[in-house]
Amino acid sequence: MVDSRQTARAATFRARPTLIGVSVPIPRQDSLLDLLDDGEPAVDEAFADAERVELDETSWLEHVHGWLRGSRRVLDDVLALAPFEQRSRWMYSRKVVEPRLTAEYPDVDDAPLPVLRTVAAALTAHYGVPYRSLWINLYRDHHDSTSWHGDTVGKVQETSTVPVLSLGATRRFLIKPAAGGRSTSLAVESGDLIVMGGRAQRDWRHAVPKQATPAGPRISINFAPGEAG
Ligand SMILES: O=C(O)CCC(=O)C(=O)O
Repeated sequence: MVDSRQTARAATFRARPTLIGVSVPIPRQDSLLDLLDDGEPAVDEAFADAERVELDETSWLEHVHGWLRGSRRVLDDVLALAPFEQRSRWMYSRKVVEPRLTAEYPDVDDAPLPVLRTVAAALTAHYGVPYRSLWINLYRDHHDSTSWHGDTVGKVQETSTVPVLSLGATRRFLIKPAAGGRSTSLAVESGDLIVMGGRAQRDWRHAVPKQATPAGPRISINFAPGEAG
């Protein structure tokens, strides 16, 4: 874990540099979650509370409830240490600013916290995929979101296994068929793991929508076998 000075909880906002040279305020949430500090970080290597959803014959999703204990401490440390930046992406012919911040670690060995390497190793052991890189999204509050998409890995691989670890505020995670149809909605809490597998990045689209109900910061830590993306 990091020096306690780096996780001091007094400040309401921290400033971070971004790619476009504007500092990005990172909201702090000194709230109930501080009172409910859930101990030293540790993963459940048995994946005991895993709920599997067969999306169709070739795609699946696993929701592992409470997989990471001590998620509040990890959230605080990541907020203190990760170099979050503002990104843009092309949507058709328009460049749009993403309504969230991102920090990327192409090599998990460079990740700022040892627990992130422990998490990658536990995922590798369980899913049989060598997770070597990660990227972290910060949803500063309920206005931040990610729209419907499939991850880049779906463009280069028929099948993939994509783990996403959530820390902080509970948010809705949606998944729906790429060809159209009803979405499935999961309430993802701090410490929960979502894993999308099979053809889920090709045949399905996922999203974390904006919401009217106020929410504090949430980060999602996404693991990939090679370069993050
Ligand atoms: O934040 C999440 O739960 C999903 C993140 C995601 O889909 C992405 O970064 O591609």
